[in-house]
Amino acid sequence: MLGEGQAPEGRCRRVLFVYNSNEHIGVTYLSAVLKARGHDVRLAFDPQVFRGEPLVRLPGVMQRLDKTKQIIELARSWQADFLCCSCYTDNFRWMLEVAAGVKRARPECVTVFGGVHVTSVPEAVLEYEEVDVLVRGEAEEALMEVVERTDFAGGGFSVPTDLKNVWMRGPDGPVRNPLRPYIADLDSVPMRDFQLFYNKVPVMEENYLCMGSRSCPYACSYCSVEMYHRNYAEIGDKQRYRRRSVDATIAELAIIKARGVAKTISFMDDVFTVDRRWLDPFLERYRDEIGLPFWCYTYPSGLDDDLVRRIAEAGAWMMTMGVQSGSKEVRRDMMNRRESDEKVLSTAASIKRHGILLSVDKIIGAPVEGPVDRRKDLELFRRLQPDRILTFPLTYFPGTDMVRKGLEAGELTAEDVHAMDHGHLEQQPLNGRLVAEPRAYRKLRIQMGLIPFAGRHERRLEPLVDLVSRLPGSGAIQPVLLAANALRIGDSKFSYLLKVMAGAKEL
Ligand code: B12
Ligand code: SF4
Repeated sequence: MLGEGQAPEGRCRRVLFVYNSNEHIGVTYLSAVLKARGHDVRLAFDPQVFRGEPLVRLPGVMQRLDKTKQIIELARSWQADFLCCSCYTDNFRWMLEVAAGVKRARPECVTVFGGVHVTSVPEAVLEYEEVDVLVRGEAEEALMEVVERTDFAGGGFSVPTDLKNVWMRGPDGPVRNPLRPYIADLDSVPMRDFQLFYNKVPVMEENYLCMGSRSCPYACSYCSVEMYHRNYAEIGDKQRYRRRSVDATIAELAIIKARGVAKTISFMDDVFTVDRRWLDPFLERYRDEIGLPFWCYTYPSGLDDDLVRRIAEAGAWMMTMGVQSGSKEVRRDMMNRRESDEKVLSTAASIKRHGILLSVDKIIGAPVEGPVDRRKDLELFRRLQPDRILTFPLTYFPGTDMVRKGLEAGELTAEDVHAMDHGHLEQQPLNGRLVAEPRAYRKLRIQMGLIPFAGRHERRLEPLVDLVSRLPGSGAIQPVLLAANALRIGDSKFSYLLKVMAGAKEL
């Protein structure tokens, strides 16, 4: 078991994690390993729930609720030895602000950066003085080594320079250690420390986030998972997908069920339905031993009607399937997704036939997307008739293959890429397609918002939508449609986010 045994004598450390907006599954695993070794672990949580939320932005309110100063003060007064910042591209600038404040208030605290943004663009992250150490990739073992092997003798600190996954600025220039292989046996990781977040925001437990696997066998060009595949392939690790055992996953869920707070389970696995041999025994035991309604991600390939029936019997209330484009050329050439329209349609039909709500995702504004592709979008999504369509403007995440495609297509400049690598997502032309054809995309989003409501009648509304989308302020219609649809299908995400914000306790 990872984290077995105690930290060497005199090396029990105070470790302060910082996070914002949501629960972070990875952080709860890191915390579990550190606590198992006897370290004192705390979380400074800033709810900022609407900060990264594309549907609602409330900058004025955000400023008033900002907890940055309190977090810095906590690191000082608690005398944290390590400040651990978990970074998405979205929160990277904020993490730098926190780390810079902590370095001023308590210079002897080691700032450690990790997470997907850091793994994507470590060179850019290493440029910042406020980052003492960064950890690429999976960090259960590497962070434990950083915490236990850092020497604090003489009032300063010295982090060893030979730790795998770890990069830093050394006395003789940058130190860039290679990755260690992925953790092959996920059962060797202790149960995640969910209490770390529930102590701060008890309402989070109402929807338990379960992660029975890591990574994904697919390699969509816009997704960071593909970047992980490339990085680990460099050290010869070709494992793209790992699973915890059925026993371990059921045991975790049984603990959650016995606590009696969770009303629903969300399987956050990248694609929950990938491994049929695992699902067969799991679904049966889930139905008999857990039985709470659940949500999960799926992929158009790999599902047949019988499997969907058993997923429904086990308690799925909704599944989310990425469709992303109605044009199979855009899917194939721009997104590296190879499923046919027929497969997308038949999987969707199965899901609906077995009484599971179907939510589909649509990325808008892929490079070179044009009017013909938008027409194909409408055709496919009309035929799908899902219960919800979420449209997301394409975000170019650092280090993904989509960035290369965006550069090739002239949608991005080298300056754009530099800005996003440094966490300035807002400086992207978010995104070129949408800026060039705002009305066409406004119209498309309204139409997508109407499909789940108006069903087959939506087509007849097209002339009206065309007219309305010319009016100033018509961009507000799409979020209103989404909110109304959420009420219709009983999706409580919005009220859940409000509860998270209102229910957060003091640091
Ligand atoms: C589950 C999930 C969520 C969940 C739960 C959040 C979470 N991370 O647990 C929810 C739904 C809340 C979520 C929200 C968002 N997500 Co999300 N999410 C994922 C998903 C599918 C799995 C993450 C996961 O749990 N992996 C398993 C754990 C064990 O791995 P891990 O998180 O990488 O953590 C390990 C290492 O990164 C490292 N590590 C992590 N933190 C730290 C900190 C330190 C100090 C160290 C040393 C190491 C370290 O050690 C961990 C353990 O090994 C990933 C896709 C993926 N496969 O990564 C997308 C992904 C991370 N999400 C993404 C995005 C964009 C978002 C949102 C911004 C979307 C939005 N616009 O709202 C929000 C961010 C909200 C927020 N600030 O929390 C992107 C991030 C891309 C990027 N470059 O920023 C990803 C990669 C998907 C993608 N599009 O490619 N997400
Ligand atoms: S299927 Fe989902 S998680 Fe897997 S690579 Fe594609 S977008 Fe990423």
